[in-house]
Amino acid sequence: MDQQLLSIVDQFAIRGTVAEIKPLGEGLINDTLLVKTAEADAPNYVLQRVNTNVFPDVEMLMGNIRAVTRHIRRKLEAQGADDIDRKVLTFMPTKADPDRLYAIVDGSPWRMMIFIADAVTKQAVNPESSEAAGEAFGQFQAMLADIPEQLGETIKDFHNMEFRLEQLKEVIAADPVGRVQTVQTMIDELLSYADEMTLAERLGREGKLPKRICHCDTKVNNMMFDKQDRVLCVIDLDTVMPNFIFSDYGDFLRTAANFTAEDDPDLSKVGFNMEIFKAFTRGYLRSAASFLTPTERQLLPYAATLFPYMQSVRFLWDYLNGDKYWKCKYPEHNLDRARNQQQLFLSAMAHKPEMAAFIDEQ
Ligand code: GN1
Ligand code: MG
Repeated sequence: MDQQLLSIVDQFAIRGTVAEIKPLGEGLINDTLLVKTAEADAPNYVLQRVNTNVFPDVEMLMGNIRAVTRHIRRKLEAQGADDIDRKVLTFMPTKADPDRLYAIVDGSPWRMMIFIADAVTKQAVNPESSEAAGEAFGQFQAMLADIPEQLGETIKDFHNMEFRLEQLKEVIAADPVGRVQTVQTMIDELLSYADEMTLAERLGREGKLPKRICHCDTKVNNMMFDKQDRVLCVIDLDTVMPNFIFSDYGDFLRTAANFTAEDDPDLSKVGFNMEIFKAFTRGYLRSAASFLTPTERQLLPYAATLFPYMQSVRFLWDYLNGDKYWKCKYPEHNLDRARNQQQLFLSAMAHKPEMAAFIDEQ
């Protein structure tokens, strides 16, 4: 077994003895490994190196995660829930300091958490699992509505549409790789919606829209299901931070309600799936109704259009900047992604009245 990995594992106060360490999952941001233990009654663990290029402030990041997981665990205990280790992530303390949930080894931060047994992740959803996901993400926000700690922004201005547009405008002005001219029509089209799409930031400044604790990466694959297709828990907590609730609602629909993958170059396949929208919204409203303000509720269709728009702006920014943020499999990959998301945005815009009518009926 890799001695270096073993010595990293040895920093943590875990149960059992290590039998095997192997790579896990397809995450693009952090390095993730599975640590299997020899004993049947000891859990297996996930070992992860945090990518400090994306998450520079590990102390803040792990402080957020500690506060969130502790708060959810207490709620579950108060509800008398069973099987709690499969319903909320458990991060392991270090041996040196039981209050610390990460160890720095050779300059890199590492952390360990209990591996959730007998669970699956999904890359795509059907209406049934969308409804369950909507309820689970609404529940996640609801449980965190009264968290006493002040959480930090692990990625500054992550879902700030004004900021994302500024970034795009800066790269257009600098044009570092000479790609601007080739996509001028697309730029004009996207920028023509800039005012409409920065509504949330304006309402926030006017005090009409609160920030709440959100997950901020509510993709289908950031949720674990049990064998009966019930949601167990929400994972990948690095981006949990205060934001407008639109983040979780809109970003889930961006991936789940697209008829195809976010990088499908065949735009005829892209479109906003109202069946998934309805199922997800039904589930979400069931658990989020308790805390949503009328403004938040009324703007859910806007949120469904905002996230494909923001993602199109972000992919186009990276394309014009020479593909530095997202890994690309071929030279125009980011441009295909940006076009795909723009198409999804337009399709969602066309469905806005139907979305609003559906929300009114709930
Ligand atoms: C990134 O790493 P992943 O795939 O979970 C990005 C999201 C984007 C997504 C688009 C920290 O998420 O915001 O929506 O790519 N995460 C970060 O595929 O930038
Ligand atoms: Mg992920």
